[in-house]
Amino acid sequence: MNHFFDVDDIGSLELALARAQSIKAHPRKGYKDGIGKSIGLLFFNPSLRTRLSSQRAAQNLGMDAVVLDVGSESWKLEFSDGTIMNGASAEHIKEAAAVMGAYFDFLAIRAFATLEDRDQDYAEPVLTAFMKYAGVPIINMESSTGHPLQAFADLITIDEFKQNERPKVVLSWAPHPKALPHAVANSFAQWMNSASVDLVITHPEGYDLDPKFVGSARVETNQSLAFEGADFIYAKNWSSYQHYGQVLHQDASWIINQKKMALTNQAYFMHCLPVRRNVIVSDEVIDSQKSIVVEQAANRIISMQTVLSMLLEQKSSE
Ligand code: AN0
Ligand code: CP
Repeated sequence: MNHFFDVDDIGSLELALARAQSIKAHPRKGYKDGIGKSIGLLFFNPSLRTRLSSQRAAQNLGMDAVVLDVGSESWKLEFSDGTIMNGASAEHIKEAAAVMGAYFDFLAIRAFATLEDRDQDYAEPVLTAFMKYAGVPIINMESSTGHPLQAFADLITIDEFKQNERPKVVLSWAPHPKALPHAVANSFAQWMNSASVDLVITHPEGYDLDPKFVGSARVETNQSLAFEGADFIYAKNWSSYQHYGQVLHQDASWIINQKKMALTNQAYFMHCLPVRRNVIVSDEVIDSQKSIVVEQAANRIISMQTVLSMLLEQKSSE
């Protein structure tokens, strides 16, 4: 693995899951593997889970982790080539990435979609620039189009809670007042399509995801039909992909409530968090025994630690 950008970088999901399980059983077993190694965690956007779980994962492996809020604590970076830098940006990504690559063995980056220009967002300008100029492995902590550490944690969680070999997993759009990126939904679909599950995606008209990520999943615009017999309900809001970045409507009837959960096969409720209670999901569902959102978030340490352990292994064999 040169970089951890999306599902294609992890190799066999079965092997990755086995490694994750063994890390979960003995989280500090590899505490010497990362001694003398360092990681810079760079945030262009806010975070609670990713920020803390990534540091915990690095600490479990004996690594040094340093966090930088690029958005607020450092210079504003320029990404376009050949530009006359007489505007707001004080530093170009070419120098900034190379400098940070000189300070750390690995860099992990969070840079959300702008939701303004679809072609630009889907070209992944920030992660791509770091891969080009930093000279060290780059880990995706949510880019414009994907959140693979989340999807990997989701897969670990589904693997732990599933009651049958091939569970029915439903990714459901849910209302939200603000325009949110597609990254979590894209990665979830992409990872589930590569895993041993039946994936159904349900959303109102106008909220189709990029077909590249939908892949072979069944798309069902009737939410109740989609929920029938589901083993896992994964709620998430995303803005429109076709009418890029727009909130077409906030249809409150798409909230995940007990009445809808009753249509399922006693499904577990999942969400990547942060979640708006009584907008995306009702209190009764998220507070129920079937809600596994905290277990899911706890597995963010495991997904990051698994990825770091693979990268460390590769580095030590170079
Ligand atoms: C972000 C998103 O939807 O991509 C981060 C989720 C992990 N969520 C919000 O901005 C609320
Ligand atoms: N799920 C997730 O990535 O949460 P944060 O945005 O808090 O990191």
